Amino acid sequence: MAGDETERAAGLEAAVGAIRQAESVLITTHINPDGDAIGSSLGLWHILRAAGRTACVVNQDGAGTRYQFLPGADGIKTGTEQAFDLGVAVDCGGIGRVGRVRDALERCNTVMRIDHHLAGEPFGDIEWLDPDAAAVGEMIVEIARALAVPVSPQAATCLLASIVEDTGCFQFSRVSALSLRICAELVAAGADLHSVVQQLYWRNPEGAARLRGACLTRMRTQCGGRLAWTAASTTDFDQFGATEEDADEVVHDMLRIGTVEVAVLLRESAKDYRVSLRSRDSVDVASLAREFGGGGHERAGGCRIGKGEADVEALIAAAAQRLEKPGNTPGVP
Ligand SMILES: [Mn+2]
Repeated sequence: MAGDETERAAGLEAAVGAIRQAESVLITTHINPDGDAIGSSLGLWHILRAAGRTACVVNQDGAGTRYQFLPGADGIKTGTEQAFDLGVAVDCGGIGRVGRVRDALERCNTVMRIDHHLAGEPFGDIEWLDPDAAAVGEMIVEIARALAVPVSPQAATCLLASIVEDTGCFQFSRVSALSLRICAELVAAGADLHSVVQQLYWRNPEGAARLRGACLTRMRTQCGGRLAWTAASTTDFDQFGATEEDADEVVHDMLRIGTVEVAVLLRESAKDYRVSLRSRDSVDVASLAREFGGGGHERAGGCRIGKGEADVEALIAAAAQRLEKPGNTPGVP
């Protein structure tokens, strides 16, 4: 639509304008960063360096083991005392999502948000939002183009990883012709698609496979099999020597069952459950997540809930309500 296009162009122009005026740039993203968060952060870092800027990638939790293969991942910091002209938060639906990096971000002269979440809380001096982008990585490619900076093979690898990850390897609904065109450009620029896919999906630790097995064995369903949920406990993580991110795929495993419309994964931490919500095509799980203080996209959302039986029941009941009448026996599998 013409209006959207104008808005999009204005957002990109504002983002590029801010980058042109900055000498030093802090790049950050959300806590528990995923492949889009890390890939788009690092992609932007490579591009800003190629554009002659001083840039630093800082996020609360670092790159995690899964994204260590990305060029530049070893330079990611988990905190900084430095001052920057510009602070950029990528893939963040709200400033609270940056966690402990918030102070450093707010110390920057200008704060910018680059994001593709449909609903979020506005923050910063400049916002470039494109809910049509399948990944923030797509938006970073446009920044490179607008800055007339060539995309190096290193930058291309990070940006391709961002798009591969946020599209579930081109399986999710938001993959557009533009997404594919951008990926073709990234491959032409030197990114190795086969190697990125191998690194992201075919290098799981053994503990991750065993954890998935345990979670899926305990999976519960209701609403005639349209709602599925399970939990990964701290005991599981200990027993299998697995991390929280090793459970990432469990929510997709559940959604691969033909009857399942909504899948819910609870991940236990010391103080609460981290909840991942996925939906096939009928339920807006972002709104469900917001009901419990979280957020996300229509088909993928997340929130945190208390560890009490009642907290879990309330979540499962709310999910079931969106599908049909609630069932009888929610609880922690
Ligand atoms: Mn994203």
